[in-house]
Amino acid sequence: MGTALVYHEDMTATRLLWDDPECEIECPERLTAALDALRQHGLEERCQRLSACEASEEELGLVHSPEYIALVQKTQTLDEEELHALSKQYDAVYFHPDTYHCARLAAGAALQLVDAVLTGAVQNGLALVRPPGHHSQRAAANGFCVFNNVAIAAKYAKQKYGLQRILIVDWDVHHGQGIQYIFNDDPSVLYFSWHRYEHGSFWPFLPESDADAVGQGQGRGFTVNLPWNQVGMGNADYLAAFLHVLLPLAFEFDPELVLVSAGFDSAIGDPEGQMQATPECFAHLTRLLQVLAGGQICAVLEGGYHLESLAQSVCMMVQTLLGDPTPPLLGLMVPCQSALESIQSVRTAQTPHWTSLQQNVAPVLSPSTQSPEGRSLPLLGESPTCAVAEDSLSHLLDRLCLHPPSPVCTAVASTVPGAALALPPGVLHKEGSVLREETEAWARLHKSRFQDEDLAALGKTLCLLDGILDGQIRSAIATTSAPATAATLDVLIQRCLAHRAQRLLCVALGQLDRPLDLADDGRILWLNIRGQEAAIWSMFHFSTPQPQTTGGFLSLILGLVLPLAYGFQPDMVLMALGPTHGLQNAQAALLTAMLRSPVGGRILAVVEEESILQLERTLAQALHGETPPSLGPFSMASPVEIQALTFLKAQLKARWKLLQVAAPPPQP
Ligand code: Q9C
Ligand code: ZN
Repeated sequence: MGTALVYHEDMTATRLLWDDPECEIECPERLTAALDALRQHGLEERCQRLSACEASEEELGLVHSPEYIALVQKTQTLDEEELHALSKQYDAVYFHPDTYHCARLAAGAALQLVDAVLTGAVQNGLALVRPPGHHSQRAAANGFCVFNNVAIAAKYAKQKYGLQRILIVDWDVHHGQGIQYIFNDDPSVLYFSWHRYEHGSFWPFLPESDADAVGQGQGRGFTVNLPWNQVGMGNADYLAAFLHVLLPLAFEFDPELVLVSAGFDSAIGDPEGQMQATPECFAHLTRLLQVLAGGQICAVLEGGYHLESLAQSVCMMVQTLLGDPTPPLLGLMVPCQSALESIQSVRTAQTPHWTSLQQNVAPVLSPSTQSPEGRSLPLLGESPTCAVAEDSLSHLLDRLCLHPPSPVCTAVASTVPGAALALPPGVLHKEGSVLREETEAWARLHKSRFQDEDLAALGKTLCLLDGILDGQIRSAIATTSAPATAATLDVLIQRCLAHRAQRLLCVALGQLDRPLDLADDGRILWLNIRGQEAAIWSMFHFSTPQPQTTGGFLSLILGLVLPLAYGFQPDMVLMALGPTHGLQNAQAALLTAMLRSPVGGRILAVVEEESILQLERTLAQALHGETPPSLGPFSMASPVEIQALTFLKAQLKARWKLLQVAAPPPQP
């Protein structure tokens, strides 16, 4: 449905007129660097361009006092000395004669974006603005921010469109205390912020930035602070924060709109943040948010002061908003000790307010679940300063893969007449097959497990697999007859390994037996979701019960499947829906949509023919990037479901570090 890009060149006008090392990083080149990169990669022209207009005084008044608005308006006519004097009355702020115009454009851009998304003109979008907004308060400028663009946008969406639940995700590296104050007692706005905190020794040095600030009155539990107490947080730490804190709460909250305070000073190379997350990480954070609110995301630029890192991160976000596949995440997927402590503290503080967190029993830490070699933490989190050498950084940013959209996305080969009639536009039929002799050779290897009438389907399925493995198609859906599903899966696994696949994630739903000679050498991660009981054969082969509640299903995906998938870094996913898979359409859509991120969309779904009529369209939509429908009202996981997940996670987390939600106790 399209992505909006809201901008106006006039927003490059405001700039620092005197010497001030603290403020000089907030410069006009921030916008031009981001925009140039979007143009260079052909992303700007793929967006719907909107030219920003100033917000009205009434709109600014949704958040700010009339006196404050009048004061900022007057800065238009002050001389440099007066501007300097006024600036010094605030913390980390400068005024310029064009500040008022720019700040009104910035707020106006956020509102235009909300209009474009909520009227259905576009699906999502980004407003490239300055000055930023999230530190600004009812009657105060702060931290380069003059008007609180995102807070005004949230109030506006509530007032003009009657929205009742808005999620604000503030991934800027600073605490958006301005947003927190404005919605502190408002349960209709869930505000999530992570920020460099260092136990209170980092700007803005506020105790209310800590995890125990959860909001007040009716708004208790609707402020979620995740303070980072060390610099150097990287991709694994950010992912863990999303999987184990933000997303469980966000699904339970069920927002109608997601606003992102999109600061990129939380990316590698930024002088303010000193963090390590690479630009690709922002593609993944964006994709993870796209399963919420029907995909309605309005992102508004906040900070980001390393021009190249900022520009690349902006490109990653826009590319993902446009629906392109996510690039692989580099690096060890191991959250650092300090990040786990922070995650644990925010989960503890929020547990009274969120059912999804109450589902967790206290971590069981028996010695047998500890990693035998002891904890190996990444170096990133351990060193007190993690400044990256400038040359190695630019090398890293050079390698960034911004890829053009691939021509063919999702292909379907149907064997059931009528199934493929209702496919969404853009999903192709593919009736090709591998050679008959080849199909027969594979079938012979699995003797009695294929009937003659299964061979046509097998040939088509193998052809789809080859298409994915050599990049011709992104994802596909194939049909099998129920008795041949397990055997088909065996063949697919073997063929993947025979090709150049290094790691293959198999998610098998329903009663599918474990393949006969499934390699246990770390190349195949086999997860069976079926029946009642958890079972574990090795660190790579296990099964988990089929959850019956929405809470149980979400915990399974966010707490187990995605941490494993991100930790494993597979080349592709084989999803098999066998007999008795038991998935409702909305569950199948969500699982499929979320499995796309860690594999850049490379999924082959094999569905037994009984289910294909019901599931084909749903799966095709999810593979094609459509936002999955809601799972329905949130219901707490049952004790049996909790027990099974807890058991599995306790066993597996020694190998799969992204499963951890708490820091292990210090080693004796
Ligand atoms: N070295 C935004 O990113 N200076 N504002 C902190 C610590 C103020 C940041 C000094 C930083 C303000 C929107
Ligand atoms: Zn910032």
